[in-house]
Amino acid sequence: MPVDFNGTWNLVSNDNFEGYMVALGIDFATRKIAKMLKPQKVIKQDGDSFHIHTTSTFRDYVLQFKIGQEFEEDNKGLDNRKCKSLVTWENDKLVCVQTGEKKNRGWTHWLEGDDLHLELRCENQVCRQVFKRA
Ligand code: VL7
Repeated sequence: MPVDFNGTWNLVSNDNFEGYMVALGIDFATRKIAKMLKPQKVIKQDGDSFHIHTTSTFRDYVLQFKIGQEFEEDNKGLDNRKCKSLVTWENDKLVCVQTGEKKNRGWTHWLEGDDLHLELRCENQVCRQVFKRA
């Protein structure tokens, strides 16, 4: 049985989001707003199909993918760069590699106790986010 990420999740901690945004080239004014946000994630998982909706008072982001199937990601409303993204299982972790202009870009989701973890990577920066069930 794969891990079940289904649910509504609220951000409770956000370590080095600033460094991650700088690595993505997000401008100062946008970073100032973005780091105040407490985004919510709604994850719908059906077998190997995922729908992840990240919402906030400032911007929303929708990501849909199937495990093992590379897709074009446009990162619209984030850094707006396009990349090729591929999500795979690594044991019980959901690992995404985002191939494009930025080196070492990607993210990993996993569950730890009742918490949802998300590590966001870009170049030499790592942002660590923790979410709790709404
Ligand atoms: C998405 C933000 C910083 C621009 C706005 C911040 C709005 C709310 O990719 C992500 O999640 C994956 C895994 O769950 C699924 O898409 C994280 C947040 C990264 C990057 C760029 C700042 C402006 C945040 C949408």
